[in-house]
Amino acid sequence: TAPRRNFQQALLRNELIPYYQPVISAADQKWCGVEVLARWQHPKKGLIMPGQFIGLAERSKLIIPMTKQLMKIVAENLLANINCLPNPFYIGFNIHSSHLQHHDLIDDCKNFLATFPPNTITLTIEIVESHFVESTNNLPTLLNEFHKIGVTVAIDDFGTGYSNFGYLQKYKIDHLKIDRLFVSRICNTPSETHLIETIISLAKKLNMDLIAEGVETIEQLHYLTRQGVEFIQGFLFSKPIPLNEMLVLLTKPM
Ligand code: G
Ligand code: G
Ligand code: MN
Ligand code: NA
Repeated sequence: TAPRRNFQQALLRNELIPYYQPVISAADQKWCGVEVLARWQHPKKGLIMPGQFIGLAERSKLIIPMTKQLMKIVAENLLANINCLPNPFYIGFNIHSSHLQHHDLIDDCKNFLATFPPNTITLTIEIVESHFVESTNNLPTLLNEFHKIGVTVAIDDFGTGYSNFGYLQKYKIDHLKIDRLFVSRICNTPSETHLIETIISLAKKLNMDLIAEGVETIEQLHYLTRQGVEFIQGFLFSKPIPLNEMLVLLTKPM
């Protein structure tokens, strides 16, 4: 189809680029790393947001080549600036479930890690909750393979996809990203904050690190810090930004 051809062209022309959103340590508000978010830098239409192309990329199976290309650019971007980054530097990629079924993913991660001097970065694969549940038959093997090569795994958008938390206990998942829906309800009524407290205590019991997404206010930051959430992501610190802006921001205190 035409949209697929256009997107394929865009990949060939290197119009898909990474944006970076800072991940901050709640305890000392220091910069720990980034989540990589795709943008389409269109020569005529300007910057196109993922909402307008990720669905197409997934349906047309171009999500895998897109992700591989992003990983390559991010590796180049960050290696060239490794001396400006906090050590170790956390890098999170959004991975689609079709990519999980694909043998290349382990090699893609190995190659990514091999780009960097030892112990300078931490690579995390972010998988949305519903995709976890879809791919459970080979999940234990896959998680083992990731851990063997030093890659950690995060559940993304937690709380929005699935109501049965049984799978959390079964698998060794490293991080849990609290969806911004729950963060936006902090400081409303007690019944609304009850839900996020349940998620936090569940993650603690299972020894998972927590990352709160969509943190926009100081009140939310303070609440999450008090509750023992380790990492913070959100517009309070920064929206997703291109490499040059990230390098400027890294020279300033958060
Ligand atoms: O970047 P934004 O801030 O608008 O991202 C919107 C959504 O698009 C994200 O929540 C994520 O689900 C999806 N997305 C962004 N970049 C990627 C990517 O590189 N791969 C995949 N699979 N999804 C992405
Ligand atoms: O992969 P995921 O769906 O979690 O991607 C994060 C999405 O959330 C991106 O679209 C990003 O732009 C958006 N986002 C990040 N921080 C904030 C925030 O503080 N507020 C809001 N409203 N959106 C955010
Ligand atoms: Mn994500
Ligand atoms: Na997310």
